[in-house]
Amino acid sequence: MTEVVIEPVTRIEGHLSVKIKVEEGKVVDAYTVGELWRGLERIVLGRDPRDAPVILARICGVCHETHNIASVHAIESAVGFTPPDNAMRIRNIIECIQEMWDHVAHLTVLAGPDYAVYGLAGKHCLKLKQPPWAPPSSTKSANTSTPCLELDLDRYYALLHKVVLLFQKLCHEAMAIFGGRVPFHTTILPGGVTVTPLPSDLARAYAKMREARSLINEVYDYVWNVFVPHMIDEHPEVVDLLTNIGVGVRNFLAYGVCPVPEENYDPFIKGGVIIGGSKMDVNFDEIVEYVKHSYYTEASGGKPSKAPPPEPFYDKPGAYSWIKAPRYRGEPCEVGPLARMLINQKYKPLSKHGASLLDRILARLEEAKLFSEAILDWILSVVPKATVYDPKFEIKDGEGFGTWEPPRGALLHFIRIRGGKTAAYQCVVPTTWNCSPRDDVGKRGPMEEALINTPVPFSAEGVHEERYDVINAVRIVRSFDPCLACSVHLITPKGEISRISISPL
Ligand code: NFE
Ligand code: MG
Repeated sequence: MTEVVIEPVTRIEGHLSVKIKVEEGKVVDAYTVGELWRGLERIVLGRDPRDAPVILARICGVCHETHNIASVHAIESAVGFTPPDNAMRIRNIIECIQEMWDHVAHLTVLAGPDYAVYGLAGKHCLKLKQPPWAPPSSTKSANTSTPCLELDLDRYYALLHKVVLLFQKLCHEAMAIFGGRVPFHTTILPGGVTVTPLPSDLARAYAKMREARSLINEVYDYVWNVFVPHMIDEHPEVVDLLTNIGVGVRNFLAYGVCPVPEENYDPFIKGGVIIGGSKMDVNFDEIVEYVKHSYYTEASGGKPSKAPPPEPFYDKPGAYSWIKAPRYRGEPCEVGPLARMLINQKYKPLSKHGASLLDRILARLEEAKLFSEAILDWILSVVPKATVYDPKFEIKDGEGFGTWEPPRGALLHFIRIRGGKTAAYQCVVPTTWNCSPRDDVGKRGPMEEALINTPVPFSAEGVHEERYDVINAVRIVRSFDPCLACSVHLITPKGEISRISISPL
C-alpha cells in the first residue's frame, strides 16, 4: 500500500490536502485535511448581534453574501421576526445571482479544465470544423486514463473571454444594483434590506440577467445535446468511468432556499434529507458535530444549539483536520447542487449508483439553468415602492437557526442572544459537511468516501507522488467545489500562531 498526498489541491478555494492510500491501482482509504482555522464563531461573541452578519460575511470571499443572509435569518428567527415580502424578493435575487456566478466559475474555471471544459461549449467558440476535444498530443496524456479530455488552450482562452468573463460581469453588475457593491453587499440586514430599487434599476437588472440566461442556455444545450451524446457514442469508456467513480455516501441534505412570497413562501429549492434512500424533513436536532479527529477540544463538539465556541487543540492525538465532522442522525451527508437537485427531483442521475462524479458536475449545471430562469420572474416581482425594511425589528433575547443554500450546499447558523449581545454562535457550513474528517465512530466524510475505489494507476513518469496518475481523484475532490475558508471558520489577538497552513499556495 502506498500513501499519495495531493497537496495543495489547486483550483479550489483554500487549503485542502488529500491523502489517499493506494493498493493495486485503486484508492482503498482517504483522508481530507482542512489546514486552517479562523475562529470566526468566537469573534462575534459579546457583540451586538447585528455585527454578526457583517463580520461573518467575511468568512469567505467566494460565497460573499451567503453567510450574511444565514446570519440575518438566525437573528430574525431568534427574535421572532419576518421580513417584508419585498425584502425577501431582493434577498432571493442576490442569492440567485451568487449561485449562478459561482456555478459558472466552478464549471468553467475550477472543474472545467478537468473535462476539457466540455468540448469548449457555446456558439462563440464552437463553430467547429474539428472535434473540440483534440486527440492526445503527447505520450503523457496518452497514458492518462481519460486521453480524450485534452484542453485546447487557445479555444479555452476564447471561451473565458467571450462567455465566462462576460457572464461574470453581468452577474456582478446586476448584484451591485441590489447590493451596492460586490463582493460583500451592504444591503441585507436584520429587519429587511436597505435598497429600494427604481423601475429603471429593475429594467437594467432584467436585461443583464436575460443575457446571462442566454449564455447559460448556450452552454447547457451544448453540453447536453452535443458533448454528452458525443462522449457516450465515441468515448463510452470515459462516461463509464466518470459515472462509476465519486459515488460517495449517497446521503443528501438540503435546507431549502429562496422563499417565494407569491407561492405562499414555499422555498424555490426545497429542503429535505435522504438517508439510505428514504427522504424526510430536516430536523435541526438531528445535527451533531463530532470532533474526535479534528483539532478541537472534545467539549467543542455537539449539537449546534448546545456546543460551546470551538476551542483549538493543536497537537491532539488522532486529529488530522481543522474541519469538524457534522452528521445527521449519525450519518455523513453530501450537500450541494447534486443533493438539492435530487431532493427536488430536478435531476436524473446518469449513474446506476444514483450519484457519481459526472452527476455532481451536471447537477450543478442543471441548477445554474434553473436559477437563470427563475431570476427573471423574481426581478419582475419586486414592487418598486413597497416597503423593504420593517422598523419594528428589534433585538431581544432568544435563540434561533438561520439557514440558506449557498452554491456549495446546506448552510446553518445558530445564534443565542442574551442581554442584547451574542452569547453563543455556531456555523455549520457546506464544505464542513462535504470535506469532514471521520466522525467519532470512524465513518468517513462524504469526500473521503467518494474517493474509495478510484483508479490511481502507477505511471512511469514523474518523481514521488507524481508517479501516480491522480487526475480522477482530483476530479472527484473538485466536483464538490470545496471551499476551505468556509469550512473552518485565525484570530490571535496577541499573534500567537503556533501552527500555520503548510500549503505553499
Ligand atoms: Ni467559501 Fe461557501 C459556499 C458557504 S461553502 S464558498 O457555497 O456557506 O463551504
Ligand atoms: Mg462551525
